[in-house]
Amino acid sequence: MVGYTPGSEGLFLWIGTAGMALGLLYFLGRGWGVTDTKLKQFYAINIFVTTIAFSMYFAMATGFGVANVSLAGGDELPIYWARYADWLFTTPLLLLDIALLANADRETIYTLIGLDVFMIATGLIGAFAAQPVYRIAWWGISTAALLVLLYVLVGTLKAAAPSQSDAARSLTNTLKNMLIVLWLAYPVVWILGTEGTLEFIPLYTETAAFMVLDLTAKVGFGAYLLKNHDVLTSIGGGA
Ligand code: RET
Repeated sequence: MVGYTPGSEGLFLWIGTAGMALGLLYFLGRGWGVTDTKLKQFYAINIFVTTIAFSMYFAMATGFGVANVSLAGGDELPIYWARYADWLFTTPLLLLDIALLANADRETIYTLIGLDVFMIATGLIGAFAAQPVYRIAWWGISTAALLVLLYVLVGTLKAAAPSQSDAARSLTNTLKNMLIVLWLAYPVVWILGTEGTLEFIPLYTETAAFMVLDLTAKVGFGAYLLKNHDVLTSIGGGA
């Protein structure tokens, strides 16, 4: 719905907008003048991620990226659909970060991205479903995709480990653990929050939780990865 004015949760959408903008500037500043092709690739990925997130947070903060969903019982639920537009593009890019670090092959990368897009798309359907029971069913489908995705990712990284240098393996491990913990929190916030219609967590708290998760999973994750120039320039070059 165009013209919606966010309520008190707007504060967190503005903090998200500012945080993503700062993350973007940080990656641009640090990446400026980088000439190594591999490093450039990682900077480009994380610059894309924060640009997309910045614009979608701005859309939500200014009341563009939100729609009213009419539930079967007659209630109206404001749904921030811009989140899904953000996640649809940024989550595959974040997976690409870690897949490239582990030198994953093309087929594995496509599998991970396919599962990821399926996860976000089914989550979006859940967010727009009118019947609470269908919303929860879609949540289950999306969460199942996330679990398969994490299983494939862990298997891929395990298989890649022997051919990685010690430094690359240790960086991959830290990022993998970070990714697992952060990504598993999203379905929890969703189902406990307004989307799950169970209303354990109000929109205000839910918006704050997604904002902290988004900033950590994008800016925190990317900054940690890009701190390791030496590792990134030497991947694929043998242990
Ligand atoms: C949804 C819908 C409910 C079920 C599941 C979901 C998963 C979302 C994830 C999002 C990750 C976002 C990231 C953003 C980066 O900033 C869509 C909430 C499983 C895993 C990492």
